[in-house]
Amino acid sequence: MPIKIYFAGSIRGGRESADDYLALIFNLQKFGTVLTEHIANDALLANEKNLTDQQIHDRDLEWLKQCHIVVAEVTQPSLGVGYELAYSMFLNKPVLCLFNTTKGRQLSAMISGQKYFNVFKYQEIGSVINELQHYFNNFEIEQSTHNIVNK
Ligand code: 6IA
Repeated sequence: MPIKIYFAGSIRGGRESADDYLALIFNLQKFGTVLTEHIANDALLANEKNLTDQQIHDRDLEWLKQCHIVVAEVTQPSLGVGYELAYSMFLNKPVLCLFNTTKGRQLSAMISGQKYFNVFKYQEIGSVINELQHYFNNFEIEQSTHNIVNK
């Protein structure tokens, strides 16, 4: 069974990092199934216009519950991503946060100050790829339970 990855990135918070989301999702797909591919894809996001906000919220929370690992790009501040991070901790999901230090932003202390969130700071996507390899090497799916476990 492939690892199910919930990728979180800003939507209504602003789309300035959308190119990074695309590169990250492309690379995350080497490690498992990304449940939230639409985050980087404006065409797929356009389909979401047929859904109410409540339908989007409920569907995304269902995916969050189903996923094994959460990866969030947190450079562009987003209320939705902050909410998803807190909810992930509540669900005991492993969380990796990625923060681009070249964009002139400061990460919220509520994220950088919470040890539960593994924050990786990067300057270019290439270094994130190595970090993803390193991070995902720590985990495997237990075949009997389908749960994610530390190796
Ligand atoms: O507050 P934000 O919109 O920036 O929150 C972004 C986060 O919330 C993402 O990580 C998503 O998982 C989730 N999210 C928020 N809005 C949506 C959405 N449609 N579709 C899927 N996930 C969402 C937004 C409306 C669309 C017509 C542009």
